[in-house]
Amino acid sequence: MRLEEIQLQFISLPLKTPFATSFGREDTKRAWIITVRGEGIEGYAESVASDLPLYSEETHASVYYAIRDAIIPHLQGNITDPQEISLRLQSIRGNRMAKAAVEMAIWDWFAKSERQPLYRLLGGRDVDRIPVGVSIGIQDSPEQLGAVAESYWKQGYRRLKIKIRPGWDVIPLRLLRARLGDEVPIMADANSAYRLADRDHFKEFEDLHLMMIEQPLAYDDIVDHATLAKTLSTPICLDESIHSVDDARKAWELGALGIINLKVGRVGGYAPSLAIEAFARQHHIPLWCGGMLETGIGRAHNLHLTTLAGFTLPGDTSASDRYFWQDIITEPFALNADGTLTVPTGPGIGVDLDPKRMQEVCTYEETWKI
Ligand code: OSB
Ligand code: MG
Repeated sequence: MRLEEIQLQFISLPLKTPFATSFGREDTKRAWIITVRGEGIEGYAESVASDLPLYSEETHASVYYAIRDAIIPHLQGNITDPQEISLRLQSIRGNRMAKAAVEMAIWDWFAKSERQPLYRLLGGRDVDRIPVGVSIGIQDSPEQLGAVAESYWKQGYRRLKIKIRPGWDVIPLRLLRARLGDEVPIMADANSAYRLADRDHFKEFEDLHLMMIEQPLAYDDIVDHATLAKTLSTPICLDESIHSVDDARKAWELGALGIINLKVGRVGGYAPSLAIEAFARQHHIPLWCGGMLETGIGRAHNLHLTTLAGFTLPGDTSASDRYFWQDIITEPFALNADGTLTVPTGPGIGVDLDPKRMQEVCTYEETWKI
């Protein structure tokens, strides 16, 4: 199997409502959609890099240069197994979102060539529905948070993740808990907004019965997280700090890692994701699939990954209408009444780009021969 060309299309999609976190506020989703072509087959993926380096170092600009200058030269020659792509790209440091976007498109391309849904190639289970949660940005008032969260809960989402930052944490969470009751699974995501010096403040979270607190401390830390974890009974979940199975192992050995949020883009592709999933399964570490406000392309990839047995908690892969007025795929993802999304069963990721919608939202494109 040989690749002939790779295309990058830059899209700009308005979000239904702005998404605010401790690091910033977005009202538009921008991303590169990657298409690889060869042997008459196309594979698709989406880069999860951001406009600015606020979540991680990677941006749309860095992804463009990494793919053009560093990644494309490694894609020549015969590809016999998509697992080998990650090895070919091993010498390139960092740039994991760029590597993941290309590697994921090649997995889709390969699965389509074998006429198999992607999850089979990944070793996933034949489950047709994936239980999902929803990530709720920082709101203008606790009342607004209560209304938004309650409406998602009534739609059927299986757990609510509330974005927090200093000044927007215990009080809105306590009011939300009082409004929804003790049975609703609630967690908090700080996106690195706190310091270890805030450890006493975290004691106030304990009676909220949160499933977990995600990434409370620095984006590049595991040591202080381990110290904090020892003082709390609420589990710590790591997102930003985990880039590889070695990071997961070190964090686990230090006691920093109670739960893992896995994002394929953050760790550099499916090969490292499968290693992390196997590690989590081996050590009985709860695992869930994170999200980066992806379009239907990234969302389909996330669902295929989540069929693997190690994914034991509902993730952030919400329905298309939680984010966008109109997605870029022909059959957008809808939430089933039981709080699940349906895994597409066609070849590869099983979803197709909507050419008319792509024309509306694509602002730039470039194609390279391989
Ligand atoms: O920290 O998980 C995060 C979105 C953008 C950047 C970082 C994060 C998020 C989310 C949204 O929480 C998850 C989603 O709904 O896709
Ligand atoms: Mg997070």
